[in-house]
Amino acid sequence: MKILHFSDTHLGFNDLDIINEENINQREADFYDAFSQVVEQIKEIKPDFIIHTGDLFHRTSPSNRAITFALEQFKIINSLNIPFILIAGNHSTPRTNLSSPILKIFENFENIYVAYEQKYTSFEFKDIVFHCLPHMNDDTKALSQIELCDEEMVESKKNIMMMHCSVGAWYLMQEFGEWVYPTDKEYIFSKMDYVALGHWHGFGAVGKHPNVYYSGSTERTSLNDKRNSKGFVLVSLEDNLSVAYKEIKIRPILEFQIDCENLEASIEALDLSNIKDTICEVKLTNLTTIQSIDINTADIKKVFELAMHVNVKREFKTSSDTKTIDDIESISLEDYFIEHIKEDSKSEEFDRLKIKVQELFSTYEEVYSDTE
Ligand SMILES: [Mn+2]
Repeated sequence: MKILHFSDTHLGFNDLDIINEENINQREADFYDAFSQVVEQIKEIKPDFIIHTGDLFHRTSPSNRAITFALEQFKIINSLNIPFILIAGNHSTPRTNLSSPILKIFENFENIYVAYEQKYTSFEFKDIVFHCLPHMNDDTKALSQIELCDEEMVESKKNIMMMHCSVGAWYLMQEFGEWVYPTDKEYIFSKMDYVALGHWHGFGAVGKHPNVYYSGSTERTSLNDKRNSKGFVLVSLEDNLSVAYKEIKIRPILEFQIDCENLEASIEALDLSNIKDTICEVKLTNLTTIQSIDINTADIKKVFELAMHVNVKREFKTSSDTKTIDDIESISLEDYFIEHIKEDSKSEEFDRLKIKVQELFSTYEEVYSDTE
């Protein structure tokens, strides 16, 4: 049995004030493109089930364009006769009970099953049950709903749990209304065949659980998210669980440095062969205050004119070794630390250190979970 798991598609997200030839915000179009790529893969792979773990739309009241796009795509998916199960995330759950949840628009598709009411919902098929915990604004209620996943398990069938949350405090996105899955309820995971998670925007297994995965988002909702790989997960549930990550093609972010002590030489040495239509982050380093006035951002942008967007950052020369630390919000502390040691270690040494760091972080996680 094959299940295609994707998540956090954030349809309707837009950014960067760039309009494409169809008069659509280019970043918004990128998100539609990412979604379409997954749909193309669904047609090719023909999984037995499709699941989406939340944040289908970026907003609780999406734009007409986002809704129209979603309806067109869902019509295609519906016509494939593959059951498609989806849950609401924090971005698609209204904050008050006065507004109607947007996912309701998919109720009338025969092959689409939506869990958007703020309570445990299950969808049972011939040999599989999907236990859904959509986003709930009320944490206390959520707690009582988790138990239901355990109680409603069907021994003779495969059991899949679907949630949109941070497992422990490790996958927080610093967003309004995000929900943390309590550590003392993680025992339920081991009873499930697969736990599909949404909310965290990077692909990965969670902690020491061999069957708990974030599929990650299909695009980046912040330029601080430096991951150049986005995609979906293909889960095979035969005797053993196998989880394969499949990459889609997204607009890359490329990072460059210009050393202002040798400004011209440093610009000359840049390899700009792959910058067309990318997003470039350019860091000017070793700047003095005087130089900073002389160096015009517009001139730097001209060097990168083939790129779709250029972001210039300035890093000043300091007497101490303090560096400016930007943009860590979308990377876990562990990833950030690993990135940091990568900067100045040789590859063999890096491999050794990386394992050490991962070890230390997992011990920390254990200690931390025990005291929670
Ligand atoms: Mn999200």
